[in-house]
Amino acid sequence: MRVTLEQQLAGAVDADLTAVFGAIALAAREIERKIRLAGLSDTYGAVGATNVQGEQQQKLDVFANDVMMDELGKLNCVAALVSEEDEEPVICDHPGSKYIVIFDPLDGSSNIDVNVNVGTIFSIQEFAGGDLSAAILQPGTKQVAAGYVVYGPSCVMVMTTGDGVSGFTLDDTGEFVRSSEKMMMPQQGPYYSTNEANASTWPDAYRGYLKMLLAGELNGKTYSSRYIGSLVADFHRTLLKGGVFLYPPTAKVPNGKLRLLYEANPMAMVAEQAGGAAVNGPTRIMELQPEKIHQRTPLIVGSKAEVEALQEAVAQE
Ligand code: P6P
Repeated sequence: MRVTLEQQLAGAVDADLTAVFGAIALAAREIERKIRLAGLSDTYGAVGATNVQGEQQQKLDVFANDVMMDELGKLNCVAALVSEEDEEPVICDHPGSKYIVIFDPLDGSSNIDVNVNVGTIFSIQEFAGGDLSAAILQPGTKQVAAGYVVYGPSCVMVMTTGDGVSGFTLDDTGEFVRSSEKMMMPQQGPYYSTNEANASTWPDAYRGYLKMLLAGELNGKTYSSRYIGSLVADFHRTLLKGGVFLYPPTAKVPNGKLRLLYEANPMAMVAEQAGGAAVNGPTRIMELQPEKIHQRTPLIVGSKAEVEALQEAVAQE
């Protein structure tokens, strides 16, 4: 039976949250088209500016951010928009607005110009009035919805509103049509996914953990390495096939590279809703209390067996 994103949401969440997803879907459709045709227009490459992260802003980063801001900014139910690309939140002064949308408009920038999967990641928090800055910094456990869009051979949105994980594929009429429901992550997987070039500066516990995995000491399982370098793509494979993605602390990024609000938290909500887990090492990602909107965190996310084994390894350090 053909079920669209809007049809699934209509029976499950309020009209405002459905409208937020509708805006994200519209933006994703525009971003997908821009990426697909980027080679035919002057869209690849850097804009010559750096973003708040100190990273070279790619033209497609700016396009994706503008489109997300434009589509979501039209909604009266949106109280604030927080983007990886903008230093400060965009406060949308709509009386009675109730949702905060926090997003990485285009994740995986280093892969844009080589036609490798990139994605949009989003986290939705509720705003019940009062201190908006505090509401923006709610922990991941308070997310009302989260998900991502992976732009690859097909364009797929994976999302949760707290009642399981569903996948929707963009069809040739421009609709996101349900292609997976009740998605569950395997309890243990065949893959580990990490940038091993950093291993020499990881904390010892992480090196010991990887050695243990590769020695087949976790339930006798053997592993293959898969690392795409786009969180959305590496996570999506982990969700479907199982295993573990890890970005530990390194000498260069001692607090981790990935951002808590718009990378780790949304992936953690999807992972947990699919029976997986997500930690920063010792602590569940979604229980971390954010202090700043762009703060970074180590991220270990994936099947329960591997993530729990990592927590044990770090606890023994
Ligand atoms: P590294 C992409 O730039 C990103 O933010 C994530 O999508 C990805 O998981 C990570 O950085 C890759 O980082 O240091 O391995 O290139």
